[in-house]
Amino acid sequence: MPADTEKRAAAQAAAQLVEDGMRVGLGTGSTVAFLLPALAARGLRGLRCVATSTATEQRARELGLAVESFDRLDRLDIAIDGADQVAPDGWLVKGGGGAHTREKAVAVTADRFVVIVHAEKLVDAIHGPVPLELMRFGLPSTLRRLGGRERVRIREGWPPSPDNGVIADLEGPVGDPAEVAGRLAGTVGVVDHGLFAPELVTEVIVAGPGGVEHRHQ
Ligand code: DER
Repeated sequence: MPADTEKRAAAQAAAQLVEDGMRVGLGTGSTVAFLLPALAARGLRGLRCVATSTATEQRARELGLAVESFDRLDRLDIAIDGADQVAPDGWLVKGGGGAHTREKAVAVTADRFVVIVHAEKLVDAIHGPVPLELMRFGLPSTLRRLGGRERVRIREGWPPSPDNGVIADLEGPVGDPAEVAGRLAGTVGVVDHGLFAPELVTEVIVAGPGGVEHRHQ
């Protein structure tokens, strides 16, 4: 089954989880690109949506979804987003699209964080690269403390994040994602990283040749 068919199936399944009046976090990426029209087609009333990127915000508004600033909501009923990798223990890698900082802020705010992926995103173990958002201020110092430019590749030509961060990738093996996540979170100059802990994730909806599977964490 082509990837887009599977992405659409996972996205449509997630769209069914949204109800009238919900506060909804909208992720970023090509799988979410299928979620937005599926959600709009439901014709739900009173939705309040928060977007994790300008691309998602623009597309959601085009489809008539009510998008508002994340400054006005301190809690969300559900957030739905894609992932780059999903491991059996529930660890995710996100940030292929460079939106992981805002995506994580939305995910932790939601009562339910639902991840939508096609089967190719399933991995036996988390591996690099791990996306990073780095503070522009003192970037050379941060790079040195992360192991230098051979370990951290800045995405050349990539636009800064909406919060003016530099998007990069930590190359090399990950080993224990919890250890790497803790080390990155404790590194001054790292705004956030693309490792999402299993505790963040409520459910992973996986679409594959055999159909759509809901995996509750
Ligand atoms: O960049 C991101 O965090 C995206 O959500 C990514 O993890 C999934 O993007 P995709 O749906 O285009 O594969």
